[in-house]
Amino acid sequence: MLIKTAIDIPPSEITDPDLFARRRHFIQGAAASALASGFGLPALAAAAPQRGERFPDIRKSQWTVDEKLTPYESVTTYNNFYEFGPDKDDPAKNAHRLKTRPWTITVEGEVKRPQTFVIEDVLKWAPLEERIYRFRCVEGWSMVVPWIGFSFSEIARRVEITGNAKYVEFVSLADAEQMPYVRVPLLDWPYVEGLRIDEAMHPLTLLAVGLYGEVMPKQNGAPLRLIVPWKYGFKSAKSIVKIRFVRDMPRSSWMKSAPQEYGFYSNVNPEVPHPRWSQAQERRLGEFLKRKTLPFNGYAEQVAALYAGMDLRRNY
Ligand SMILES: Nc1nc2c(c(=O)[nH]1)N[C@H]1C(S)=C(S)[C@@H](COP(=O)(O)O)O[C@H]1N2
Ligand SMILES: [Mo]
Repeated sequence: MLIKTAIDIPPSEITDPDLFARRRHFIQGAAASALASGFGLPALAAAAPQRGERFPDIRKSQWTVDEKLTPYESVTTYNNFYEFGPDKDDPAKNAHRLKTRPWTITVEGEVKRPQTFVIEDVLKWAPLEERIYRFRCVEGWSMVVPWIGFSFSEIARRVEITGNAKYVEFVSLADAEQMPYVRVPLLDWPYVEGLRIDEAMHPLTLLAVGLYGEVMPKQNGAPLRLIVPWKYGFKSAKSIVKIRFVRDMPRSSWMKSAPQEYGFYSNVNPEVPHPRWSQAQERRLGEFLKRKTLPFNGYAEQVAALYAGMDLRRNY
């Protein structure tokens, strides 16, 4: 399929401006125009990202790294959010169509008190924390972002999970009215991701509602997204509407689309190459020289024990 082919250009090459431009051109020329005519996609608005409302009371977290922040501009204009298009600048152009109010998050499955939370209430669970995390995409770029949010375990506490909850499944919104590429089979929609229960309950696992002191930009997954900093970026599902505590390992959208490339764990691991490119290095957005990628993205001290005894070459 046409679009699939375009996406299959190795992402490790996308930081090369020429290739990035060629790939863009290919998709825009071949696929996007077909889409636009076929589905009545309105012209793309080339709007500069609007800065969001500021959160009043944010406390600093112990879960934070002391590294140079990636500029707001890069964090909010170089994105992966396939529901809004396959190119890095598509989400910033198209995500203004996302309506983040009203918004509910349904929490169900192996819990004593299944509930549907409205986002306004979730935001009052505070105190919200600012956490500066490293974040690395499987494509070979990384960033350092001051996220705002709270530990995922806060949700689990409120719904009272049962002993049968072995995994957690995260489901993103999939509304073709707001998300133009949900009509295109880039992935199996809705976007689904999963964690083992102990990974989800680890204090580093963050439900993020903002960044840089402000309400989450839509292109970054407003109003509520996951951040799992020791795993490749795709584990961090955006614009979450459902959280299911389950007995069996969920099959994520990426596992369905390319099972030989994307496993369930997807821990950042410089020693396990992606079948089509090395994972030994990464490029921080805005930097020229590549850096060495660290095991567990630099969070080994905090999370390596979760995987004691596991063969991480097999369980990638
Ligand atoms: N719903 C949804 N969540 C998603 C994605 C997506 O396409 N759809 N892309 C993932 C990938 S591949 C990455 S690298 C991160 C990117 O997050 P950022 O744009 O905030 O940097 O979001 C992840 N979460
Ligand atoms: Mo990614």
